This record gives sequence, structure tokens and C-alpha cells, in this order.
Amino acid sequence: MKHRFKGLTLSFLLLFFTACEETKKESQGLRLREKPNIVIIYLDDLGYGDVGAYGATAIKTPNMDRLANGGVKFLDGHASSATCTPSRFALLTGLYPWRNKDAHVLPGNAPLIIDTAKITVPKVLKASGYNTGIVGKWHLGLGNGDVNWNERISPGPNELGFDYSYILAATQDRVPTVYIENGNVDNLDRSDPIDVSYSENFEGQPTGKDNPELLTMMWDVGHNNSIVNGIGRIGYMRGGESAKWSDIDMADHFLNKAQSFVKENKESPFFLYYAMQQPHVPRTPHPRFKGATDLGPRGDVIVEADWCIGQFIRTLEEESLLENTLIILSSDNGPVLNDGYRDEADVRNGNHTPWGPFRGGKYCLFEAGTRVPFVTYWKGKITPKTSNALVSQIDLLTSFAKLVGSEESTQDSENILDALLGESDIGRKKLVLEASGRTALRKGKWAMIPPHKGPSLYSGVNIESGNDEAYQLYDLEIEKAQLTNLADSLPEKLEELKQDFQEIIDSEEK
Ligand code: NG6
Ligand code: CA
Repeated sequence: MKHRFKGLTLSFLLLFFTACEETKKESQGLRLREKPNIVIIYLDDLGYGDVGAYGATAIKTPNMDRLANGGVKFLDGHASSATCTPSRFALLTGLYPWRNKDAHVLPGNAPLIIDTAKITVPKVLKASGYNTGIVGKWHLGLGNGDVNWNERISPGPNELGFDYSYILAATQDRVPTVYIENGNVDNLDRSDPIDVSYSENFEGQPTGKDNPELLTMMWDVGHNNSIVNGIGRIGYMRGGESAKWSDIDMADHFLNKAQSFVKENKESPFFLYYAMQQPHVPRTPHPRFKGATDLGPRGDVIVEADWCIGQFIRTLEEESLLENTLIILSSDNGPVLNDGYRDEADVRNGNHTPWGPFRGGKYCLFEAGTRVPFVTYWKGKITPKTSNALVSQIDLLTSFAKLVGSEESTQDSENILDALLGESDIGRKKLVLEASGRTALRKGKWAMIPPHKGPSLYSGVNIESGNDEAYQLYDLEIEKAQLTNLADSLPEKLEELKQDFQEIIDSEEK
């Protein structure tokens, strides 16, 4: 009797514990499902003032506006650098780009500049149960040097935490002009292997310099090496005919891949880094967007990008995922008009102000170099608002980690999750900005640019560098355009910022 009782108690206890385990598993599963999908929509060279919600009138961007007006529209949001590679490095690693001597605009055959042992955004999210993907522009190098484009190319995005990758290696204006899926060149015919060189041409191959009659878009500065689809590129390439991309179809192509990724991963939380190629040069709108603006191809490709964003949001809606997806919309650096092709971006710009109310643009240390459209959108979760918080893309790593319950962080990436979700107006206090190897500091309303040698104007692109041999100090609350240097009149403030700046710059990488 006693034994039977004991047996029963044991069975009950067993049942009880099994039930508890099940509930625990279920609640974990629930929590897992409750983690929102995360999508970064990242444009290339889109300026603060290129978006309707940020003041543009010559370009209509209803879909970006929908995100900006339905989410948090940050007015002081920054890319980590005024050029592409360093910004993308910081976005994925949560580290300042000036910590990595290789984080500058890379050629298309550069080796991968991120150490595969380092923590990255996709690794953090993958460890929290996310399926991770990148579609679009990479520009962080591939392989270990001397890449063979006809075999699997590694290391690359898949070795940094992305389960799926569909990328272009560097930029639309650099060879190789092919797509790479999970390390393999897409549509490659092995009997027509690809060769790439950034030092010399392959015998018998036409170039933009020697064969301008083959060009449909004229180069202005550089961009006169190999010709692909009538467009001169940076770098030389031979072979790979069947794999070469169609420039006018690139936007649709990436959109398709991004939509497929969403559909294939809708059951689990997913992270998608949708790195669009517009409005970087060469600007090649699909014919259905030609003439969408009066600004020429630069305006037209922004409308094209906006349409793609609309289609992408529609897919999220159709899959009933919009309420469960945090979308970040931003750009890798500030705007540029003529960036090396004669595509009329400068002559047809009219009164449009891609740089918004700020000074400078791409490559530049003044605000327009890094202050870009920065939007967070999460339907039903984020209450629409405008935020003045100082936020940087470098902070996404730690903030996403917090969002998914991970403790991962880096020394440079701050937790600004509350600001990103619109629940707080407090962003980061200080931020070091970078432009082509030069650095400057933002602290609250102050911008401080230490002395930098070199020309004050970039030839070719006609953009100021921000360089001066003296210290520059600006009060952005009084004057967004950074015209009045207060360094001499506010020596104490200058001293304070110099010290803050030096402290960050001297901090060792952990
Ligand atoms: C510059 C190119 C420019 C663009 C830029 C990279 C010339 C004259 N200029 O060297 O066209 O490709 O590199 O842009 O070649 S970024 O957005 O990827 O940083
Ligand atoms: Ca860029």
C-alpha cells in the first residue's frame, strides 16, 4: 500500500515535471516567436534632404515617408562614416571604422576586412534564434586575397553570421559586375571563367578610355576601365558573360531576392540586411522610372528605390508580418551629385537640396557627410514621432542585442534601444565621425573638427572636405550650416571637446 502510494506520487511528480518542461519549452517558443523580425533597409549615398519626409519636394518618396511618418523620424541620425565601406564595417561590427586601418573604400578584389572571430549583428541575432540574410551591396571585401571568382569565395558574409547572402562584391561601378550567392557567382558558365584585375587590362578588352564609342554613359572622372553594358567601370574584368548583371534590372532583382528571403523565413524570426544600390553611380533606373523626376537619373533611381521599398513593405503585409517587424531605414553616407559619370545629376539638380539644411556631403566631415535619413518603424509598437536624439548606426549591434535578450555589446556600440523604439529622447552623448580617414566629434549640439591637412574642396565631386588647419567648433542648434567657427570665442568649450575626442580616439580596441 505504502509502496503503491509512493509509486503514484512518483508518477504524479514525473507527470508534473514533464508538464512543467513542456510549458517552459512552449513559453520559450512563444518568446522566440515574439522576437520581432528585423530589417535594415540601407541605401547607398542617399542624402538627408533626398526624402520627402525630410523636406524633399522635387523627389516624391511616399513609401519612405510612410515609414518616417509612421515611426520614429530621427533628425540627428548618423552613418558612422561619410563613405561606404567604413559605415558598413561599423554597422555590422559595432566598432568605429577608424579602429580598422583597412576600412576605407575598397576595390572589388579586396580581401574581407572583418575578422571572422569578431562579433557581428547577424551573429548576435543568429545566436538568438534568428535566420539571417543579406541582399544587396557588400563592399567589405571577400576572401583572403587573390580571389578565384570561379570557385566558392570565402570568407564572406556567410562566415560572418549570414545564413543567406546574395550580394554584389563592392559597388555598382566596380568590377566584378556579377552577383554572388552564398559565395558562388550566380549564373557562371565554367567554360567562360572570370578574371579580375585592378592594375592592368586583359589583352584585347575594350576600355571606357580607349573605346568611348562603346559607351552609353560617359565617364567624367575615373570609371574608364572595363566596359559592361555600355558603362565604364573601375577595374578590369574578363569572362563571366552569362553572369554579368543587367544594371537596369538590378533594383527589381534585389527586391525579388529580398521578398523571397522574407517568404522563405516567415516562420522563424529573421534578420534581413537589404542593402540597396541606389542612388550610387552609375545611376541606371529601369526604363519605367526614367523621367520620374525632373532631376535626371539621380532623382529617378531614388523614386525607383522608394517603389522597391513600397513593394517590400507590401510583401511584409501580405505575409502578415508587418506588425512583427522592426524596420530601420537609413543610408551609408551623405549625398553626392557628380560622382564620376556625366549623368546630369549636377546640372539638373535645380533647387533640390540632397544635403538638407547641412553643409557638405559624401566624403566630407561637415554634418551632411554622415547625417542621413534614419527611421525606425514597427507597426503597432512604435508610436510615430520625430526625435532629436543623437543616434548612430554603430549602436544597432548593442541595441538589437538588448531587444532580443542578448548581452552582447562592443566598446563603441551603445544601447539606444529606448530611443530607437521612440520611448526615450535620449540618444548617445558623444559620437566620433569619420570621413576618408579623418575624424571629428559630435557632443550634444556641438560639432568639433580637429585640424586636418589637405584641400578644402574635393575636386571632381565639388564637395568640401571639412578640412582646416585650425580647430573648428560649431553650435548646431544655432546654425545647422556650420558657417560660424566658434573655436576662438569659446576656448573652454573647445578644450572640453578636444579632451573628450582624444579620450575616445586613444581608447584601445578590446
Ligand atoms: C570613388 C569613386 C566614386 C565611388 C566611391 C565609392 C572615382 C573617381 N570615384 O573612388 O565613384 O565609387 O569611390 O563610393 O572613381 S562608396 O559609396 O562606395 O563609398
Ligand atoms: Ca555610399
